[in-house]
Amino acid sequence: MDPDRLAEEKDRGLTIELGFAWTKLETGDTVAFVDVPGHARFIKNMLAGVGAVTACLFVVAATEGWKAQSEEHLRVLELVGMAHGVIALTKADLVDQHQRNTVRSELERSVRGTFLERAETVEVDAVAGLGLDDLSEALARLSRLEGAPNCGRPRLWVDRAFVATGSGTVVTGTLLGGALERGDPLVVVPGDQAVRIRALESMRLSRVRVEPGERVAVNLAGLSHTRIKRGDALVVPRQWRPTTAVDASLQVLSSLKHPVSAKGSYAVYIGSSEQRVDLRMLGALSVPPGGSGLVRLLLPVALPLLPGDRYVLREDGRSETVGGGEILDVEPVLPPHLARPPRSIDEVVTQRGWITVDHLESITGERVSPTIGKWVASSAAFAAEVASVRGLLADGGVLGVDVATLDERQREILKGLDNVSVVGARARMQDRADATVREPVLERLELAGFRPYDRLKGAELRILLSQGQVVKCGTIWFAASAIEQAKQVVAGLLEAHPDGFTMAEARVALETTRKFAVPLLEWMDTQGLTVRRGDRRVRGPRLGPFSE
Ligand SMILES: Nc1nc2c(ncn2[C@@H]2O[C@H](COP(=O)(O)OP(=O)(O)O)[C@@H](O)[C@H]2O)c(=O)[nH]1
Ligand SMILES: [Mg+2]
Repeated sequence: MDPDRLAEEKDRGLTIELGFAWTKLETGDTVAFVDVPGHARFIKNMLAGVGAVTACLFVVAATEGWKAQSEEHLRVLELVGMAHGVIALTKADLVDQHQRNTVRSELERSVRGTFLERAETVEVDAVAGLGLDDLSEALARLSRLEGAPNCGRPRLWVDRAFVATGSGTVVTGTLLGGALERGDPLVVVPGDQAVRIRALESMRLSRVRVEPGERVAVNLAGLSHTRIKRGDALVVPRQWRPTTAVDASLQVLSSLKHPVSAKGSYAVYIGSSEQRVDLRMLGALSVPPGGSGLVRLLLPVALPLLPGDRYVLREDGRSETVGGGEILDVEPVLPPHLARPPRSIDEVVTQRGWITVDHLESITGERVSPTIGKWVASSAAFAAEVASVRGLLADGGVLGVDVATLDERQREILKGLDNVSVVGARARMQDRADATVREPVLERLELAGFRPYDRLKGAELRILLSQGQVVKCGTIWFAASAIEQAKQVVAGLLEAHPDGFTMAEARVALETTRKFAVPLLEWMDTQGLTVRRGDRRVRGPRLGPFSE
């Protein structure tokens, strides 16, 4: 298949626009290609084509060898997270053995330390078809390396939009993240234009359903072709939170001749999209060539992005690729000078205190189980809310609190509280006598002493934590009474060993195992009860005075 469609491409014998082609390999596997231009002037088209692909066929002409453009393409492929490739050394028929060897060793040097280091190099004569069988086999091996994951979040970055006679608007792209089916409702982002899939094709075959990793053509109902273009994305309604501000890592190319700072006229490439972007540096004010840092990208339109998406950054003034990186936070909550992009779901939750499960999923792509009701809460935020509900109940006294005055979150917490009775529309604390009824969980923990059950979870424990009845050391929960005992044991140990005691000595004295002794003592260090000196622990400032 010749993917060059434009008359100008045919005339000049040169690819300008993205081209789309596919072939059935000897093995029966089908591979689709996004053909990108090699010429430096068309790098923007190249960038629009590589965003959704994880494997490449990297072409170098034996007559020309490794060129500046080969170098730039390789850098871009690294930045977008390309993982696998095959190298085709074309025009092998036009040079002698000596030249082929020279180019091969030049290639080897140039790809060292990159994902292409592991790539097979196949010599071909594309005109006579020599070497194409070997290339076909290499591509078959490549295509089996890694499938595109399905995480139930389809996103189609549009790389072409046109009108097909008789069917109306058609867009094409490389599908990622999830499957699409005929009839599915979708939205066009930027914006929120609702559309429906009238028909689907992949490699010219009509399909009812297409899977991630496939090249797809989508015929859209309810949309004029003028309302969708390259760089737009098709996604499932309400599954994404399109964003204009993201925090990201920035890797600056080592070939750059100057540091990267907020000053400059930048364009960012994500998926098939090209956007002007304002840069804010997080932390260091500039990043030197070869260095890395953190940036906030401010976009002129909201895009459907997720942590893990890759981007490439170019500077328009000098027309150069400066670097790129990974999106880390699609909804930064802190101003640039304070921002620290979260590296885990826990950090996303901690930065917000409370967030609904749905909201959390739309900004992280991951669905977690709720702390309470439909919310996920950090332990601090949860404890604070529990304390506030308890405060309201205490203030209400015998009259209690009108449940209708509590918000949804507080009502959920109320359900989890012990010693509360809800009569009619009012909730109040039960009598003192009832209040001494022990929580079964607490009772179990207290009995377990220094060998507490692990894998305890849930609202009950968090409530006990907010009441100071349990303590969390690392990942292990201890009853507060066990901690008190532990302090006494440790104080005793320090009397016997004034120069400090070892973990082994502590373990024996506490009659427990390393699994529990280690987090317990590390917690004591953080509380200033003990101080670590090498492999020993000595008395900390908060352990209290020596006993007489
Ligand atoms: N002799 C020979 N010519 C080739 C080979 N590969 C490409 N060409 C010629 O080189 C020109 C450019 O090739 P093309 O694939 O269109 O280049 P690109 O799309 O710009 O990378 C065309 O005229 C091809 O016929 C090869 O392996 N041997
Ligand atoms: Mg071409």
